[in-house]
Amino acid sequence: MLKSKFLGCLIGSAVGDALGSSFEGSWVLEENRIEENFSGRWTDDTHMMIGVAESLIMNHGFDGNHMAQTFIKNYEQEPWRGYAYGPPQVFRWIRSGVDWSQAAKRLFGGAGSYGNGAAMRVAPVGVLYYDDLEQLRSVAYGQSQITHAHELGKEGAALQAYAVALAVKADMSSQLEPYAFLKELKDFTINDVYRRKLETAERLLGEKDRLRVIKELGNGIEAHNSVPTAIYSFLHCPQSFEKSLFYAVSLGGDADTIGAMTGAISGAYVGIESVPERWKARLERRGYIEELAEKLWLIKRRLQ
Ligand code: R7I
Ligand code: MG
Ligand code: MG
Repeated sequence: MLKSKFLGCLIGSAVGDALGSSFEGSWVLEENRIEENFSGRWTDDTHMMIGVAESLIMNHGFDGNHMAQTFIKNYEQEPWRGYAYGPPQVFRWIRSGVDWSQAAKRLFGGAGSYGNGAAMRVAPVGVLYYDDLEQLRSVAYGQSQITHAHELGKEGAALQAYAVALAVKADMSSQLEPYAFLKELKDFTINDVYRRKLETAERLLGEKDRLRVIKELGNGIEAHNSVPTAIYSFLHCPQSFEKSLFYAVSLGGDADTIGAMTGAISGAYVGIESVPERWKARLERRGYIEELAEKLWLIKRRLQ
């Protein structure tokens, strides 16, 4: 079952990215339109998630310099994946000699980025450290530090990793309790912005009006306006990968990223068998992503 959850998480994340990729930047949309353009092709979210997994596997854990170099190598091979401004800029600085742990601090006038780029790729950290909170937080922050030095960017990644961890730990056969899930996340976060957003998510559970959800939780490129939204989308229908994903993408905005993060949490909960075959079958580099998930699972088994 654990193996199925590792596979479900990484494949779920890539499927969510691919499903949302045609709608990045769009207005709220009808759920029945979402599948029309599904090509299975994914964007930077999955490309960087693959980098995180590759580096964790190679080092049996986190090595900041190695992960930075892996991101750079992957980016240089396929720079057309839809990367935002921040990461490629950081990659150029690291290439020109700046230390991997210092480069991201230069972005946005020295504030560092609070974009959702560190959270969108964090799924492998969530599965590998699902039963070790201290390590999970420290590796989630460490992998963020490469490109996202702003506290909100880092905390968004830690929160997303923890949501994945909770989903791995939760037993699918006993109904997941959304209030209890949100309470665990609230207790985990050390940041007030996220705590307030999670309280808002709790208040909005069962809300029918999508515009209200977008207005209060956000659907933007900022980590604090998308990580809580992905968690909320998972909780929209925890027992169904398909329904959670349709909901996530229907909110529009940063649809590929909210799709990827929802897919990672949902896939970690329901397992690979419950990710619809018609989506898996068309997913770009499915076999390779499955191989990475299986290697993470093998490392986990050896560590235990
Ligand atoms: O976070 P990042 O990798 O972007 C991820 C997004 C996802 O939607 C992907 O699918 C892809 O499309 O890109 O890239 P960053 O450039 O670090 O952050 C994203 C954007 O957030 C920035 O380009 C800024 O517009 C905004 N932003 C900030 N603006 C002002 N001040 C992030 N941090 C700041 C800031 O500190
Ligand atoms: Mg993208
Ligand atoms: Mg995006």
